[in-house]
Amino acid sequence: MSNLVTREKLTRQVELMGEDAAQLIAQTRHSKELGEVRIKLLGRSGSLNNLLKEMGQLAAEDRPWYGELCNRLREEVTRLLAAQEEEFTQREKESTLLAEKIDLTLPGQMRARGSWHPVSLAQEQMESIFLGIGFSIVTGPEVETDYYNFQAMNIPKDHPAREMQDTFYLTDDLLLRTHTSPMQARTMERFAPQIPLKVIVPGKTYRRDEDATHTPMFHQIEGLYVDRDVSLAHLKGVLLHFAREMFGREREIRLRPSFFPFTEPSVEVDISCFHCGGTGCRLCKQTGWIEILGAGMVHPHVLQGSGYDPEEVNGFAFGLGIDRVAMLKFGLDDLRALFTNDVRLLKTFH
Ligand code: FA5
Repeated sequence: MSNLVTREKLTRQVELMGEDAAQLIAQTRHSKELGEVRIKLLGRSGSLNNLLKEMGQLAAEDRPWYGELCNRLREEVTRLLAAQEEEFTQREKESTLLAEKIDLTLPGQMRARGSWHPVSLAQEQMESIFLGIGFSIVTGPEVETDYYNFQAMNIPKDHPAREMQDTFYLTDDLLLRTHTSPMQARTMERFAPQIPLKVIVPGKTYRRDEDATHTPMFHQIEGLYVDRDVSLAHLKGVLLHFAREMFGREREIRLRPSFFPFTEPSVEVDISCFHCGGTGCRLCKQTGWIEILGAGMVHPHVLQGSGYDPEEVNGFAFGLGIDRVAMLKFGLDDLRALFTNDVRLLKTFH
């Protein structure tokens, strides 16, 4: 036994450090603090290493005894640190669970469900009627050249028919198309001389118009059928089928002579009023008939200019206003209501 230190004194020192360590560990509030305490106790210049420094002063026979005493202390401190760490982990888990607690009885967040726009509804229905009788859908550019919008449609520069279709010009030669008819020429150029050619062209169109039945942007569906021996009777049959599918089995149609530079002969097509059945009412302005579209037999100039031989083939074409059909179908009295995006109106189409 050394003269300088007695076993008793050393035991007391080790015990004191043990008590100290237990207190320090118990006082920590979180992992970070616990980490600092660990260094203070077991680190290189921590309390335990300080105790071990005494070893040098011990007699040889006391050293194993003291070594074991310190080892036990290290084990005890390590156990306490681990227990405290476990406590913190558990606490953290609990508080995360508490924060993330989901109350399954709370009402869910309702997502507003959109609805089809009436114009899209009408367009879809119209497309499916024509698809059902063998037409295919093609689409084309809204920014169109003067050539396709007018010249290819047999409307040369300075022709008075241009007056009815004033539009928005991007350059002298580029404009927002005033009708879907330019797609007649584009489609014929693409497919000539193939027959039969049987397409519809839905899309946006633009004019310098604005009143209860005219908007600056509106939608049309163009129809085009090119084949051998096509007659006005074929046109009438297709349009009668369309009118009955769209507005009811009892509908009749009538063709009135009209003029379009790109068809000859040209007709305006009316359907018998689906509101009064033809006897006369406010909707049909007491005439019993409602105008729905323009049509005619494709003009030979248009056929020739687009690559078909007018001696060999002929065809019919028609142009329907989709918004007007939607307006009639859904009983709206101002076409502009379709484009002001009033949700009260749009909601009725759920
Ligand atoms: C034409 O646009 C011709 N391209 C139709 C045609 C095609 C005739 C093929 C012969 C052969 P019109 O200008 O009449 O024709 O217009 C056709 C339809 O578009 C009208 O019946 C109407 O329903 C609709 N429409 C025209 N202008 C407007 C507008 N500003 N707002 C809403 N609908 C319109």
